[in-house]
Amino acid sequence: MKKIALITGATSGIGEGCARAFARSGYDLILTGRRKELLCQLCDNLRASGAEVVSLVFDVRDRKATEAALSSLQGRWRDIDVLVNNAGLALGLDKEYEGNLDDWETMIDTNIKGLLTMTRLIVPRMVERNRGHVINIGSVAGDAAYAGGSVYCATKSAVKAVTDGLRIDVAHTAVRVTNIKPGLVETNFSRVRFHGDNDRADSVYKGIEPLTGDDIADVVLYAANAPEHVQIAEVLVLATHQANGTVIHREN
Ligand code: NDP
Ligand code: 8X3
Repeated sequence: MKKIALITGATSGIGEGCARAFARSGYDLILTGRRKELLCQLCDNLRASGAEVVSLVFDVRDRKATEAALSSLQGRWRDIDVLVNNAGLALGLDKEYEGNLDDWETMIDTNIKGLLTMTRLIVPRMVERNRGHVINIGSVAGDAAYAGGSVYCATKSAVKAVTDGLRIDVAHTAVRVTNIKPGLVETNFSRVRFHGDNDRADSVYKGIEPLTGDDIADVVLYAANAPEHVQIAEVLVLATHQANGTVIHREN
């Protein structure tokens, strides 16, 4: 029986890269996101390459919609082997005393509460089956705050805390728990952060070769496919010219 991976936020960037990588590696997939059309296109492509794919369109901030989507899964699709909690975003780069409260709420509701909802709904079955793997997409931003990023950084620090906490809580089982912490990855992330200001988004990646969604997908897949007795607890993945959240060497 093929393994099943559920990937949140598969319509773009890292999540889309993970969907393609897991399909290539022989997994069947449950893919989620809000943008139905993009999700359907991706599912069609992956089905054409031989994977069985279920798509679930919902907003991870909406607990009832999330519960309804997951309870629509039938039969073997309920036995999820790998949960990749990837859906997330940053909004704005304002000083904490000038930040937008709506943006903060969206980041907290998506990056922390949405991730926890998915975990709470899926992990009980993993514990029952005594198998499974939760891979959370954290960030280098969770290691230390940077200027204008305090709330986003706080959400990714929270991802580290809930990942570490879950690993403790399932240590008596064969369920594995991983935090993958990327640095600069060129996706739609900065376009979303700067509310569609493409020039500002492009400037984030000027003078440095950033990571791609596929680079992160390789690491996620490595963790998922490691032997059952090997638990990759945490991985910090940076572009070669990025040293940490704030030290980035750029060629002019
Ligand atoms: P993208 O903007 O390219 O992708 C984000 C994905 O998250 C989309 O598929 C989007 O789908 C989904 N998403 C966002 N909000 C929601 C929501 N409320 N409900 C459901 N899905 C949602 O960015 P990335 O691929 O870069 O980001 C993926 C993850 O990686 C995020 O958690 C981000 O914080 C993290 N990360 C990114 C880094 C980077 O430099 N790019 C570095 C470190 C971590 P849709 O809009 O269809 O709902
Ligand atoms: C995304 C990486 O440095 O833009 O989490 O916050 S960073």
